[in-house]
Amino acid sequence: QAAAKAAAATADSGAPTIFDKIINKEIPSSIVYEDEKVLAFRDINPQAPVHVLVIPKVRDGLTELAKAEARHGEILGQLLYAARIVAEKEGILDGFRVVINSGPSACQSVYHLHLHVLGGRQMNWPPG
Ligand code: DGP
Repeated sequence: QAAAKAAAATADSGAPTIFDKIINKEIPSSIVYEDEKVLAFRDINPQAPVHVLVIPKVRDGLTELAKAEARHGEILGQLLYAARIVAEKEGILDGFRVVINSGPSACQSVYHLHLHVLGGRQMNWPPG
């Protein structure tokens, strides 16, 4: 029973999001990079000339970064490396920003972990 409780505690009980439909190609997106584990596509509401979202194809409990556990280490590394591949493809390796909004106070709006890859203009600091 303890094992079942632990499994329930780590289960992804979050509702589906719009990103599931993008992963399943039920709604169109402009895909920049894709491999077995990761999908990268252009943000519908770009905040910079380059604004690409990098997501895990299987959410596996990662509704937000705050929910990450040690077992997510591999996919988290793959996502970050995919962000670098996207930056190279988009020609912004000289300067780009990777952002993860986690939770309401960070204005997260889609509860399927995603990295924002932003560039193509001078980025300012601090962010808002
Ligand atoms: P966040 O606020 O960090 O949760 O970012 C969610 C981003 O997802 C936001 O910048 C807009 C983007 N987004 C929401 N719906 C869609 C969609 O249907 N298609 C695409 N391409 N992007 C979307």
